[in-house]
Amino acid sequence: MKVYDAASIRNVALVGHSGSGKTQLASALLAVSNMVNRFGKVDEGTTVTDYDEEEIARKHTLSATLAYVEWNKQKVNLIDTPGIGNFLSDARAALQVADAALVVVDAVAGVMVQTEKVWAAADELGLPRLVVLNRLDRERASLERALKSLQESCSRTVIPVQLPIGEEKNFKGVVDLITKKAYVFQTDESGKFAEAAIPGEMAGAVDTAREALIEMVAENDEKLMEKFFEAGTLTDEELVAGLRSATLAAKVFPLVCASAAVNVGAQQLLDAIVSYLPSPAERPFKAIDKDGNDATRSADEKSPAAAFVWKTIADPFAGRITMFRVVSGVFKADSNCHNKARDAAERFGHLLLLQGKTQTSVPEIKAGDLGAVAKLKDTLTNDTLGDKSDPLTFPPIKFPEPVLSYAIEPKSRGDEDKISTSMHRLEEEDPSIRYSRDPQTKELLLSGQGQLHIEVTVAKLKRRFGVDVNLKPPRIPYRETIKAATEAHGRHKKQTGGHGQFGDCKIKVEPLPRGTDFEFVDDIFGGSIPRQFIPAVEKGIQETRVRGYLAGYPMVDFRVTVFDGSYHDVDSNELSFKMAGRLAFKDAMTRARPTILEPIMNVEVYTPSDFAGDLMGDLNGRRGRIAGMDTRGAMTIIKAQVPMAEMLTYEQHLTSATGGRGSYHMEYSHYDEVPSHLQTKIITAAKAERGDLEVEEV
Ligand SMILES: Nc1nc2c(ncn2[C@@H]2O[C@H](COP(=O)(O)OP(=O)(O)OP(=O)(O)O)[C@@H](O)[C@H]2O)c(=O)[nH]1
Ligand SMILES: [Mg+2]
Repeated sequence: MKVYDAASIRNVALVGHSGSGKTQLASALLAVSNMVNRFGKVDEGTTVTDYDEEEIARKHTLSATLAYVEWNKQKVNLIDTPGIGNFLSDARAALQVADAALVVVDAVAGVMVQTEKVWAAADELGLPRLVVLNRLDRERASLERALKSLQESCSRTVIPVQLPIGEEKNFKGVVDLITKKAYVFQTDESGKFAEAAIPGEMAGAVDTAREALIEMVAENDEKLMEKFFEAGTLTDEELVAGLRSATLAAKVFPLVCASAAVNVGAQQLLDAIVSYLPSPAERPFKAIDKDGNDATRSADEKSPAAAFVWKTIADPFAGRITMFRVVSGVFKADSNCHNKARDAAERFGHLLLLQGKTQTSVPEIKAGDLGAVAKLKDTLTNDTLGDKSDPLTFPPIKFPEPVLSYAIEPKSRGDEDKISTSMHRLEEEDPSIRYSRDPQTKELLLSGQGQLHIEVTVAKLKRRFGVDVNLKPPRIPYRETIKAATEAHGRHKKQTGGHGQFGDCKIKVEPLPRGTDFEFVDDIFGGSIPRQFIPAVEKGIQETRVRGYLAGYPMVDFRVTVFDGSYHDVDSNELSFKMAGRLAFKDAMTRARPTILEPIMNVEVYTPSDFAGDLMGDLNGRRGRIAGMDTRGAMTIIKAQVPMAEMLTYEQHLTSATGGRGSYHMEYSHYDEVPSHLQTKIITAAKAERGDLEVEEV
């Protein structure tokens, strides 16, 4: 394997809605460039990029995977990413290390909800994009309709640079609008094609589309605009150069046509990637300087070696595999380097290029390329590796906070330790899950982006680490708070022979705005409580508030001020003041009108419009507040705020209500008070599960 330098590399992330054909497309690109011997199929579980057993079983990409193609003396790194909402964080991670995106769109369905999500993520990064209109061989596929949805929902400047030849099952090739050449493919999935004359009946359409392309390019460049007005058109050279610079500036988004399953259009797509997308040498990488300010670093081999870790794989046999982008300099096999985030030395053994799961060892990896290394000690995703003296780091990928928690329990006793070590490995691989122990119930909690995410994580746990667990119904992270301010008094006094115990405090409690958690204020003047005992009062209150008052959930969003008290010269000690704090707190709760809070989610439902009315009725029934509705062609997007407790069974409901055609996404929004009739149920359930909630006395 040749080592490529920055100017000969393209780093592209394949992103888009689940089922648009990203994985199948990656497979076609690998096949036509002879990187693999056979044309892998998603449906047969034989693609390079869906190699994980769980991906093969589910026929969906669940984790970003790297592959590469050599084309026209360039190396094209492809990152195949998941399109399912629960797993979208990996698509975001891939966009952050890529220099461009291939946004794959289903020509039947057009833009779907995850297409919009990844488009917005690419917008944030200012990433150049090619749109690949895929599945053109399918019934009801339509360039016109899909383009309209792209222009409405993504950008007005999505513009075809190809037109499809033939429709639906007769789709057999593409016309390149720039060269005005037609490429007609064999329909045997071989990917073989021949150059041909533009079919006579397409001549008018080709001219119109070419005009539109020329106008779009001219519109985005003042000089070309002048030329265009003078000459009425642009030369081929001006068109190519103008299209390239508008694409690099993420002003114009060329659209190409393909069918990944029938293997039509892959070579022309590779040509477009090489021609219109930037090499790392043309796109300085975002960085952070030693003062924490935004900076950039060019893909220069002579700069200090610096790499950004964008993904970690937990392999039970090979150990940890660290995937990185070499941002600058050159990394060599068998060398030392420094992890800046952890201030730790790391030893690189073999440097690896990844073709799916296949690793090729290389002597060095240069600036701009994507590679991997096995068995680093301390390095995790988002770390920067490189020269110790180089102060630059890279902005971290933001992973979403978990939205749902399930309790898990080992199927066989004694597996708890194994669960814990394996779960921590999986957490390294997927920072959007969290593994913890409920401080109240001592249960093991697995939190993630949704039911499917949790199920896949549990399946990985079993397949990779041989640990089998039962999933218990999800838990709602309720909180408690107070609604009224009040003052309270706690006095702890015991006289048992010798030394007694004496602590006494007066506190004020008052509600704070949502999201402020807890504040403790020391307002003692004149020594009514000696300094050294005030932390003990706070500790007593802290310990009591995390155990909750009504139903055992942590109390938040209030302030406690200790403002008075008394002490005894001999009998006062820390323990006594801690007890006094607890007693005062409990006393306060009898008047502070405690209440229960529940998490409210922002929910977006994407559905064929026929079902929108019923689904809104259903969301209302789930105590949801509809925030808005949008139509996109035949689809409707419903936005609502719904309590998490009502969303636990939503996945099944949506699937059955829409025949599997609806999808939804949710994320945490805020906490709000639970209606009082439901509070009683929560309290009863908590008592039944946890027994007496009384705080044990010392
Ligand atoms: N007819 C037809 N089917 C296709 C085409 N491309 C992909 N498919 C099929 O569509 C299904 C989904 O394809 P994938 O490549 O797995 O889609 P994906 O975008 O990777 O989906 P996720 O991994 O879930 O995000 C598979 O059954 C493919 O065989 C195409 O061009 N035409
Ligand atoms: Mg896929």
